[in-house]
Amino acid sequence: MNLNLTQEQRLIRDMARDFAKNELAPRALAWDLDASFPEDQIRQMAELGLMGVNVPESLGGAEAGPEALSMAITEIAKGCASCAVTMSVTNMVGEVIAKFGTDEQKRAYCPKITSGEYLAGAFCLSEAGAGSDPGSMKTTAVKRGDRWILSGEKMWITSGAYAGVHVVWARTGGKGTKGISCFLVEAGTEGMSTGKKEDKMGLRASNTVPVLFEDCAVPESALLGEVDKGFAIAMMALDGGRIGIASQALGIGLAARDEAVSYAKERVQFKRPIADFQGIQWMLADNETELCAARALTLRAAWLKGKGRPFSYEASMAKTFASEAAGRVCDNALQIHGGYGYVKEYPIERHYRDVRVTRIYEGTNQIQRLVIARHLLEGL
Ligand code: COS
Repeated sequence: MNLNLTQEQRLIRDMARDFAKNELAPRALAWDLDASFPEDQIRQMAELGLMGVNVPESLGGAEAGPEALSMAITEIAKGCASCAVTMSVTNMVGEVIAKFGTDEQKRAYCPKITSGEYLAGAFCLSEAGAGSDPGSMKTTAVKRGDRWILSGEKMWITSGAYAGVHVVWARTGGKGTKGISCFLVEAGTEGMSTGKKEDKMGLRASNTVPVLFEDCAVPESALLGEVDKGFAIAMMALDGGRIGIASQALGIGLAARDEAVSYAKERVQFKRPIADFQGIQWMLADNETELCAARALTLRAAWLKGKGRPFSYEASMAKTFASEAAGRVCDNALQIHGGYGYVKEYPIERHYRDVRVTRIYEGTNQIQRLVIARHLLEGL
């Protein structure tokens, strides 16, 4: 893996870093407190090219590759982890359409996602009873004349109430992972609606809702890929999405690291800054080491993806390690803050809550370990 950044990668990273520092970080607490979705800033992120970093230029994207996308998500997460997940999922949706869509589908949706005409894209796979096991989904799509009729309920959908297009998986036949197809459903389609916004512990400025389909008719042209072959599309998209979540976790961890370093230098006890004490230094050193390792695994998975090489288990390792390392970093950082870490006045309180879900969504870390173990045992 080449760790020398290209000029383009550096420009994208620095631009995302500046935007996060100036536009997101100062507002992140207010959005967290009232659980509001930062529409203006999300639109600005699209204007900066952050909603299609790895989407071809011909479709309005930046075509800058998975490493640039990973670094940009990390930088955005340092300012606002909620904006980072909105960005990660929207990029994933843009990429999945660019990869599997017909020319017509690509032209219809990708430029709207990358330009910000659509505030976001949504990935509708999970259901109340089908999270780790999406092959047990109950949502159906039945062919009636030249339309598909979708019925069912998706859950935990990031940006569900704001997305312009939803990638929706539904059963069209078969059992388990066989007989699942994928559809592109535009916001406002009759029969599709969103439910009550989840009141979450963290990432409160990202929108998470159920998405309901009641006899929702879509044209044949809404099918993404082939009938009954949609499960693999979901898995491939999630492989990339997991690099996004690893990148997000890394960004939250880095923000916590920075908070811990500056607090340790300022906070005086026993007549000296607490950074002078070895007990604190060891925590800071552990934070740094874990984050460097997380960054290496994450960029390696992104690099493999960019080279067109298999990266599924590397993405799972990156997501598992980065989310758990960032969790430990946030925990250490909060401990260094003492009582002040426990109140909202200090950003570490938010980072500690925001980081928790990175071990859960886009596949729990138990599922990631299953993917890694299968790779080892089956020699894939
Ligand atoms: N890339 C391409 N294809 C893949 C794949 C991948 N990474 N992973 C699996 N597939 C394919 C398999 O090759 C198989 O294809 P065939 O039917 O042609 O043989 C098919 O998908 C089914 O795979 P498998 O038998 O491994 O499916 P399982 O039901 O055992 O599930 C896991 C595999 C557990 C890995 C999967 O269900 C998973 O990732 N669960 C977590 C879901 C998740 O991340 N949800 C997050 C929320 S998204 S809103």
